[in-house]
Amino acid sequence: MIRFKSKHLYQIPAFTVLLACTLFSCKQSPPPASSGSQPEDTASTYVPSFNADSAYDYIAKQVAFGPRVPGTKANLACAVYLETTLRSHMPDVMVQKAVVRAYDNTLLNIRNIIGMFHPERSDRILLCAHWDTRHIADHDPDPDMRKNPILGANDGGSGTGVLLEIARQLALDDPGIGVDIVLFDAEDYGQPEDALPQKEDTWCLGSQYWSKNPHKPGYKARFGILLDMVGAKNATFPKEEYSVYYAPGIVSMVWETASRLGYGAFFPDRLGGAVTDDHYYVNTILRIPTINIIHQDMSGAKPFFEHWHTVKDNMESIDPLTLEAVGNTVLMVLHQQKKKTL
Ligand code: AHN
Ligand code: ZN
Repeated sequence: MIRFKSKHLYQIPAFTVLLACTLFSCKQSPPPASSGSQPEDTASTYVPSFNADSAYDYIAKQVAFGPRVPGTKANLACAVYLETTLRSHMPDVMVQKAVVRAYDNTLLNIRNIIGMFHPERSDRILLCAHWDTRHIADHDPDPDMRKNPILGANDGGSGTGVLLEIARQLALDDPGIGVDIVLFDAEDYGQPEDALPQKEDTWCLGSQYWSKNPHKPGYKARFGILLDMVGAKNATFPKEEYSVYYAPGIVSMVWETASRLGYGAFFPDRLGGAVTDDHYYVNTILRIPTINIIHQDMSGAKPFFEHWHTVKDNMESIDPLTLEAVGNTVLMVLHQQKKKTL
């Protein structure tokens, strides 16, 4: 049994809204029983209740398999765990298997794991993250550590953990729109940045494969949201440049939603760098406008979080407050999408 500590539960906003509603209904007479016109605006009364401790637990479970490098036993075992967990929240789950060639000519057996929430709905939103972890800690400060694979609590675990908790929430509270959760393998098996000659398109092998061979022929979604490195303490998600280029309206909507929920410090209104990540291929190959919520640090020596591609990307990198900011923002965005029936 999974038991959740109450420490990080979403108490204050829920309480505030409850209080506001109570005060409001004390002073106002109730609306007429059947006005007959406007249906209830579910988006304005919905309060997201993403459970950050549950998401944290989903990350810890992945990390417990060890590094989830494509082609390893840990990767295979974790794939089974992810498929089983997704299936416990939604009946329609597919595993897309493929063999792809890495920059060093290794042939990798990869698995993209896809959960479909209400597959019969034609109006859909795509949510995605990579679940594999990097085979080498090539940015570790200690040269002796750089040949080791990484645990990827934040880089691989966090986006996946947030999406598993979102899957659990969708089963509890239907946003009234179709949602696909796609977990990409082999995002992080890319060629080291200092290797020569540099080859093209060596990162994001799972998303490149899926974008060329979507799980359903002619697959379409209204838009997509990629989560990458969404678990570090005091993370900042500036507006990633490819996201702004390919899906400016989605970026505005998501960042405004975050700010309305009180998460403006995580989602600053400024431009970040362009990151070659899974969303780049979904945008350019499948042409689904897709944004990337990714932790960038423009001030430090690293472009991303402190322990990026080091052996220290472990559970100590994860702060439930960041998971909660991202999870509640994405849930709120989903619940805002249902078209109003007049
Ligand atoms: C590159 O550095 C080429 N891409 C960063 C995308 C990434 C790596 N996300 C997680 N790990
Ligand atoms: Zn990485």
